[in-house]
Amino acid sequence: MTWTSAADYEDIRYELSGDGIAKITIDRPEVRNAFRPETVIELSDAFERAREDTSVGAIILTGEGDKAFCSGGDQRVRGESGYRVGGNAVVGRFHVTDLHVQIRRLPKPVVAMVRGFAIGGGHVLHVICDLTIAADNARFGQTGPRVGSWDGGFGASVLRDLVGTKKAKEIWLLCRQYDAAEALEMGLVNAVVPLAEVEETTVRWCREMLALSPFALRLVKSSFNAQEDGYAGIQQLAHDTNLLLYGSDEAREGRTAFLEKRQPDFSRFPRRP
Ligand code: S0N
Repeated sequence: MTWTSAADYEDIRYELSGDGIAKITIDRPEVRNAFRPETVIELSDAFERAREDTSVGAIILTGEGDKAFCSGGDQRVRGESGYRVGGNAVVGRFHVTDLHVQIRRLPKPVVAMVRGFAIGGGHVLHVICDLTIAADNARFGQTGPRVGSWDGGFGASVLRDLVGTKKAKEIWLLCRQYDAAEALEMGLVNAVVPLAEVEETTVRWCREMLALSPFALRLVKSSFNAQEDGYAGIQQLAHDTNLLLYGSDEAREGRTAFLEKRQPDFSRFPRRP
């Protein structure tokens, strides 16, 4: 598989397949692809780039190398009130909060390609992605209570949707690690393949989606998120359907009548049963 670099970043890579796939790679293998604030800012920029690029229909999120997808927040720059940009900002925050929402609301499928560890905040990242393809060397787990943190946001609620309440609590309360076969068994990932085949498989899954209606995929994603995300999820789904309405003769009649300063005539449009 040949990828073409399409943007310059320090902590990540942004590459395109040329046939509709963007691949975003956390490129900090020396710390098992842990993210620092700058990494998250770059990830957010790359996801926005992929969203705006109308030639992109599916996005892969992965980590550099075979050892880790991502090991979560970089503990070396964790401060008293979140993570500090540059490692020395006085006031910290959780940059990853907005990234989680961004991935959930991005109207294109995001596929996590997991080699090695998906741990802590790195585990949450794959949980949030729409699909996960795991290499057979993948290992999954939360570490929060071991390092004095936790993610009660999507990292708990979406995880519970995937594996059920008891299992989600076990994952958080015991901080164990689970291998790829266990992850598949509990519904945490979609497929497990040999390490050497994980990219080929992930690309094949993306291409299967690229052959489908992009708008239908958009609605599938927003429909699944609607309940979980409450009013914000319903808003996304509602605005997506409004996009469709705008393209109809019926909606055009309303707009045109306003611009022509006349009463709209909707009489030719069916009142659908
Ligand atoms: C990933 C693990 C299991 C890999 O073990 P392995 O293969 O034995 O390698 P190590 O020798 O342990 O690691 C190699 C080098 O990488 C460094 N390193 C690894 N992980 C991190 C990290 N997260 N931060 C900084 N450095 C890391 C090691 O120190 C080592 O370096 P050298 O060679 O110099 O010694 C294993 O490494 C492991 O368990 N890592 C820690 C996992 C962890 O606890 N992560 C943090 C968990 N918390 C979060 O992620 C919170 C983030 C988050 O998403 C969040 C969500 C909601 C609200 C807030 C937040 C938030 O941002 O806090």
